Parts: sequence; C-alpha cells; structure tokens
Amino acid sequence: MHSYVSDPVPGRGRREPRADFVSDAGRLSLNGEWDFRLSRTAAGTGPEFGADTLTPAGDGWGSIRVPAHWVLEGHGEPLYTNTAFPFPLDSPRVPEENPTGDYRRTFDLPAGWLSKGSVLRFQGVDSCGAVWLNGVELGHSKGSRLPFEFAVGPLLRERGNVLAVRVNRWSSGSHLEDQDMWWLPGIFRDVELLERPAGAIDDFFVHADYDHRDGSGMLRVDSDAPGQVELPELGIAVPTGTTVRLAAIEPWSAESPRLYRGTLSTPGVDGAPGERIPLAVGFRTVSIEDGRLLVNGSPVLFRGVNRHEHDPDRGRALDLETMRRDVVMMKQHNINAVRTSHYPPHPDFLRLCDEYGLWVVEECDIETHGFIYAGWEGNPPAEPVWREALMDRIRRMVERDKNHPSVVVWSMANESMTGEAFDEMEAWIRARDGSRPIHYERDPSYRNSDFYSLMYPAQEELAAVGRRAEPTPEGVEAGSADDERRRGLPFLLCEYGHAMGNGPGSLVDYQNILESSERFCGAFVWEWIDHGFRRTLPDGVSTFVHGGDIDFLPNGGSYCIDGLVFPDRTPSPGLVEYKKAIEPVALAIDVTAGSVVVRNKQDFADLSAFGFAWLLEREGVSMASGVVTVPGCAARASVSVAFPAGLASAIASSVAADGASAADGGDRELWITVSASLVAEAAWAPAGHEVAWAQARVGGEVTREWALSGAEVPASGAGAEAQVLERSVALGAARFDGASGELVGLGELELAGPRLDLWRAPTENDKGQGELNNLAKVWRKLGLDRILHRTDEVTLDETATGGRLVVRGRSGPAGLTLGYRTTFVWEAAGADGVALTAFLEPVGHWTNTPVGDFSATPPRLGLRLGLSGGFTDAEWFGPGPGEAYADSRAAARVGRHRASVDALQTHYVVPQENGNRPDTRWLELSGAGLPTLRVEGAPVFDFTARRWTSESLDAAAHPEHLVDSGRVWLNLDHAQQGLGSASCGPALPERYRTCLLY
Ligand code: IPT
Repeated sequence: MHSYVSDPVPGRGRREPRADFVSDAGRLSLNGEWDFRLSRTAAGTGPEFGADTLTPAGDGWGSIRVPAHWVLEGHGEPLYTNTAFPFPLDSPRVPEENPTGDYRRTFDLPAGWLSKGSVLRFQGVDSCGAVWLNGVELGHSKGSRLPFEFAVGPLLRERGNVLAVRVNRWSSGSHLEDQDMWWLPGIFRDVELLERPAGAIDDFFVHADYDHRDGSGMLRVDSDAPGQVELPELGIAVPTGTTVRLAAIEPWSAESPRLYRGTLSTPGVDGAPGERIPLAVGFRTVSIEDGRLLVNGSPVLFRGVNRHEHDPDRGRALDLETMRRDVVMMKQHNINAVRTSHYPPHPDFLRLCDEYGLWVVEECDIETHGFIYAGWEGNPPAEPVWREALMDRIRRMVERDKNHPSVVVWSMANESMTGEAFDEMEAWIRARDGSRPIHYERDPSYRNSDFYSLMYPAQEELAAVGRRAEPTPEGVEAGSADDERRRGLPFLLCEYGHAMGNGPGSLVDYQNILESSERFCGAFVWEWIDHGFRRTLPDGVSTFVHGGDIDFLPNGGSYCIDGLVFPDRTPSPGLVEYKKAIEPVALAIDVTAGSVVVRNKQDFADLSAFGFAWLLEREGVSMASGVVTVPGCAARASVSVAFPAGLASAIASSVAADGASAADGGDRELWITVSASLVAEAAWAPAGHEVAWAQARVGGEVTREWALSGAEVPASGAGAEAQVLERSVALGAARFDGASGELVGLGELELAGPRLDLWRAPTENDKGQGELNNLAKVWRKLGLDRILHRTDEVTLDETATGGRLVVRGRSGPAGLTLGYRTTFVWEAAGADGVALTAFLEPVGHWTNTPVGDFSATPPRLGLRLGLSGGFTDAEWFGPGPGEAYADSRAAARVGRHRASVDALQTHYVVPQENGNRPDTRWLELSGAGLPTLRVEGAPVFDFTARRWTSESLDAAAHPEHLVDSGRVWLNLDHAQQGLGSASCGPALPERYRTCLLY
C-alpha cells in the first residue's frame, strides 16, 4: 500500500515541470499552522488520513508550522551523516522504521478565486510527499529540493477544503540525496495554491543573448500559450516567440547585474482576467572558446563559495531575509559566485542572485555518495531502474530555473560516480537549454562535462592543471580521446579550502594559482556556513550542536561545521581572509618608486565604482591621509599611479621628524595603507565600504630573528654563584624562584613561568581526514601535549651590569628521549623591566620516534606565562585586528589594535587553537588595579592570551565548557604552525610548518 515510498518512481499525478515565477494572478499561501502527527512507519496515521473530514481521525494530533522540518519542531532528532546512508543500504528499499509525518489543514478560497485551472504547488518536501485534497488522492513526489505541482481546479470548493500531506522521512528518493548534510524531513518550503486563469501561460523560456562584438542583444521569449512581451525601457512590445534584435544593450554580469524589467502578459480568455508576469531580463552569453569559459566574450573567474541552505534554528527552511543576508554578506566579502551545493536552492535565492549579481553554478539534487560502501554496486546512475528518477530531477531543476541570468552553469550532480544516466541527463539538458555549459566532477572521463573539475587538489596539482599538464586521471588511458578532450576543457575548482574549524589556510596561494592561467574559470571554497543548530542549555547559555552531539550511528560528527560563517552567520576569520584573497582590485605599493600599481581584477567593470585613499601611520597612529586619484583602467588591466604629493610630503616630514627608518628597530614604524572603497551606495553595501587595501612599510619589512645572530649559549656554570639556588633572586624589578629559576614577579605583578610550550589545542585541520595527515595524532605520540619540565641549573652572575640570571633546564615528555634543552638568560631592563633571551636546543630522538611519514615538528615553539586573571584588555602593535596564522594572514594589517582578552578568542563551534596574533612588535596587557604589563619583541613575537590553558581548550567539546582558570595564560611564540586544509584536502605545505631549529 505504501509501495510508492520504496519504489524508485519519482512521483505520480504531478504536473509537468515548468518555470518558477510570481505573477499578479491569485496566490494563496498555505504556509502556517497545520495539524500534525508523527508516526513510526510509512503507514502514518492509517488509511483514513486522506479522507474528506474536517477533523483528523484518531488522537495524538498536535500542530506544526509549515514550512519547517519536524525534527526541529520538537518531533524526533535531526541526523547528520557525511557519506553513509542512515539506513541499511538495500536500495531502493527503506526501513520499516520510517518516521512519517501526517500534515493536515483546511482552507477557504479567497472571494472571487478562479478555481478552474488552479495549481497546488509544493516548493520542497523532504523526502516524499503524498497529497490528498478533499478526499481525493492527487499523487506523490520525491526529490526533496525540487518543486512539484498538482492540477486541483475541479476539486476545490469555496470553503472547508481539506488538504492532507503524508511525508515520509525515508523513501527511494533518499538514495539520491546522500549529500553531506543533516537529514531534515518535512514540508520545508512554501505550499501555495495558484490561480491559473484561462489562457494563462504555464511555462516560458527567456532567451536573452548579448553579442560582445557589437554590443547588440537578442531577445526571444517562448511560451506555451500566446502572450505579449514588454520591456518598456527597450521599447519592446512583441508577441511571445518573436525574435527581437537590439542594436545596443547593457549586458548582465555579476559585476553589473543589469536587469531590464518588464512583463509577460496574457489577455483574458473566456471572461477570465489576463495575467501579468514580471520579467527581469539579463542579457548575457556563456560560451567556451579555446578551452576557456567566457561570458559576454570575456574570460571570467568565479571567486565562489559552496552554499548549503542552513539556518541554526530553521534548518533548510530559510526565510527571504536570511537568503538576502547570505547574498549581501557574500557581495560584501568580494564573493562573486555560488555553487548551490548540492541541490537547487529556494527559488527566491536565485532571484536575489539575478538582482545583486552573483554567478551561479546550479547543482541538481543528486548525490549517491553512500554507494561507495557497496563498492558502487547498484549505484543509481548506472542502473536503468533509476533512470526516470534521475531524469525527473534534472528536468525539474532546468525547467524551474532556466530564466535566471545568474545561472550560468548546470551541474548535474555531486559525488555520484559514473553511469549511463549521465549521458541521458546531459543530452536532455543540451537539447532543452544549449545556452549553458554543463558540469560534473566525479566521472574521470569527464565525457558529460564541459569542465575539467576537481575537489581539494594540492597547490602543485592545481598549478599543473593551469598549464594543461595534469596527470591523466586514473581509469583514463593516456593519449585517449577522453584524455585529449579533457585537457582542452576549462577548469572549474568545485571545492577547495575546507573551512572546517580554524582555517582554511593558503587561500591566497590558491588564488595566485587561479589567476595564473585562463584555463581556470574559478573556484568555490567549501563551504559558506557551519551547519550547527542552536540549543539553549538549562542555564540559558546558547550553544551550537553538530552531528556528534546527537546519539546516532553512523555519524558525521563535526564535519558539518566547515563554513566561512558560523551557524548564526557571524563571519569567521576564514571569511575575512577570503575577502582579502579575492579582492577585485590588487594594490601594490612601491615605496622606493613612490607609486602604487592598481590592478583591476574584475572581468568586465572598470574602476569607476571605487574611490582610493591613502593613510600614513606612525606606529599605528594616523599622521596624514588623503585621496589617490586613479585614472581609468579597464577590466583585467593595470595602471601605475605616483604617490600623491600629500603622501610624498607626509612621508618626508615624518621621516625627518623622528628619523623613522628600518634602523629604528620597529620602534616607530611608518606604514602606508592604500585602500579602495565604494564611491556610491550599492544595493549590498553603503558608500565607503572597503573592497581592497594594501600596506607597505617605509624603510622595509620587519624580519624575524630568532637565534640572535652570533649569540652564543652561555657556558654552563659560568657564573659567580652556580647550581640551583635555594632562595629567591631579584634582578631589578624581577623576582625569581631560585630553585626553579621561574619568574615569579615583576614589580607588583605576580607571574608564573615562562615555560617552553610546544603544543597547541589541535585544530580540526590538524587532525587531518581519518588517518590521513593526522598531525594532531603525531603530536600526541611525540608527547608534545604532556611535556615535563626540569630545572638543572640556576646561575646568578652579579658581576654583569645589573645582574644576569641563567636558567638551564630540559623539557620533554615521559617515556621518550626527545625534548629541548632550554637556557633562559635574564637581565634587568630599566627600572621596572626584565629582558629574556631564550636559547632552545632540540635534543633526543625526534625523527626516530615512530610517527609514520611525518616529519616530527611541533605546532608551536614558544613560551607560556601565567598571569593574573585581572588582566582584561590588550593593546598591541602588529598585524590585526583579527587572528592570523602563517598561511592565513593576508587580512591582518599592521597597526595599533585593541581588544579585550575575551574578544581575542574566536569561539569555533568545536573549541580548538585560535586567537593567534603574529609578528607583534609590542603588547600591553592591562586590568583594573594592575600595572600595565608590556612585552616587547626583538623584533617580533606571536601571542595568544586566554583565560584557559591549551589543555582545557583541547578538552572542551563546546565553548561553554571553557571556564575561567582564574589566570590569563599568555603564549609568546617564535613560531606557530599554519592552518592548512587537511580535514579535507592536501597536507599542510612544509613551508607553513614550524621547524625544530631556527
Ligand atoms: C566533498 C563533498 O562534495 C562535500 O559535500 C563535503 O562533504 C566535502 O567533501 C567535505 O566537507 S566530498 C570529499 C570526499 C572530497
């Protein structure tokens, strides 16, 4: 009886797929409160459910809002799996245990409603919905992220219509929906009743091309019923099916999303009113020439993100404002493209992309990843029994969204391996819409794809692709026709930069490669948003849960927390870095030449939207500022501009005034910042919004020194008083414990340490992917998380001016020989300071330790100091204001920054290393009633300051587990490892590792 649930058939009784549009014909939203009852099996509340009765049969009914996912409305739990199916893989069947939501509501028709021809539309039901209206079974549909409609005209009555929808959590369709995301059942997109007046257009197709050679355009709107096309701005008023040539039009692009608005109208027929469908026409032509993707004749570079629909409270039931927020935030962060991973979004999202300007690679709701656990046996694209279901999804996507200028590429599926179905899907798309190229990444032959495409390649691999010198993919014969064809294709990097936890690193490195060859048409960071759900704990604290917080196996854990924005859409440091990496304008300041080279990285627009300004700062304090006048500069061109006179003279007078130069040792560094900002308000940002910036130091870069050149480790016992001292020692304002040699006080301040620190709370990228690139595991094997310290010798040399204390020791883990021999040389510095020179010498068997293929390097090399918990605020001069790491620091600018100790933390959904401020020149910590603690580098250091230790950070499963230890723990590091992207991607490049010895 419920055989349709497990039957691979995609649906029954539905209308043919067609374009999504809003018109002035009547529309009755059926969103709102519905009666709801959840049952354990597909039988739901029983066979009477669809009956034409006002009250549902049986008890146990409650109510639920629509659209929503029932698991987020108090009925059962959301489940997260990455690749594994959450039910036995025995396709197309699903388990008997199949939570089934019966939804019912009644509705009256608005006065004067034209029933005849009315259509009942569901924009998205996960995963299978069977529908009854007034006791009549209409049919069912699968394909969660795609619309379906029923013709309901004859069944409607003016009052008391009874609509019943039975929704199964699992269906045959679930086998095609194994995307790496939460399984969220329910009616999660709009339900609506649409008036379709007699003679109305059911479906139409806007063809709007642009010819870049002469700036002309072509418009033709095809429709299934005759209509009139009017674009007043262009003087167009023609019947549908008419080809109109336009001598000059402004093309649509993501940079200049020029839409010509008009209407498609039908006259009234048989006494029915006419209908007006608003049109938003964007003229553009997508083509592939010479192995490059062109839009309007120009190569384009997608600076993109993969976007899942996610809201921390509503799951994939997004409202319009949330969609707009995504679009606006993307535009504000220089993002120009979206891959709708891995399903068609709510149709409103594409309307926003048309309007605000984002290139869209629209992907179909097809992923069969979990068949990997069956060795791909029975994989739907390779099985004829699934053909109809796959084709159904492709048709429903293309038909729904074919009129959006923003959609420039159709992506057939994600991670679904290979199969003949792709031939048919491709052929159908080409026949229906030859205007857009097709993408599919997972078939190594790429025979159905207009793009060569990969996920997560290493930088060298990507660079080879740019030279069309990639190795032949496995399974493809070198020199074969497939091999040759692929090498001629443009390349689309559909996923890279796995933004899980703290990361990704190397966004700038990747961008440089992507800009090195016109074979690259762009790239999409994985991914836009962390899929975390908000939970309020009993004490009122709010937190985000991930898959691992739900008691269910298989479980994808925190792998769903891999976005550039946190679940509540707060930008993560990764997004700030990405904004910098993909600036539309590159500014290069040449202090010696006194010029700025401005490179316009846009593909179409000149620089007229941007205003340029300069700022001169001395040790982070503004000295002078002004504007930079940049002459006209075409897309993809550069122009060099001499420093404005004001900047040149400000530099000269600042240098003269205080002799600022490299020789100052960083005391009074002079920095020039040049920035580009919007001249006028845009739809997505106010005037003055900064899009790009660059900095340069007058007098050269600050270079990092560790072993002070020529400095020698003082010889053992070379002091007046050697061995461990049984008393406390003072050097000026500094007090030491004579036995441990630890600094215990400085003036009125109490201190503890410093001690050698070689470890950090592993980031998720440190943990690699499974066993692959698991550096965190190596560090634990090396015992870096459990270093024991020993003091061997404390030597006070009172003959040295002001005194000198030499503390020798050894730090290393139990059970192993590896470690560091440490020599801390302390000298008084001024009346209230102390200077430390630390000599660190690796000892023991670092490389012989059995840790697999990894070179055994610690994630950090530095010192940890315990301070009074009363310190609340930090001020520093160096890169900031946000956190930064060796391979993710482009967005940090040199300046004087301030933040509270609490604000120095980034609360990743899963606690891990965060908050590093690199290359700091000086740091001042202050707190009520405490003297300011100032730390100066020689010349620079990295710092983190937090109220808990790295060990606590590592142990915490959620940010709310982090408790104030009563102290501030200050790490002062020579080096800390970069971030990488190894949670899904290549190993961290060697150059971003720390070394044992510097
Ligand atoms: C890739 C998936 O396409 C994406 O959905 C997501 O799971 C991502 O990985 C990791 O977060 S697939 C991977 C096997 C390369």
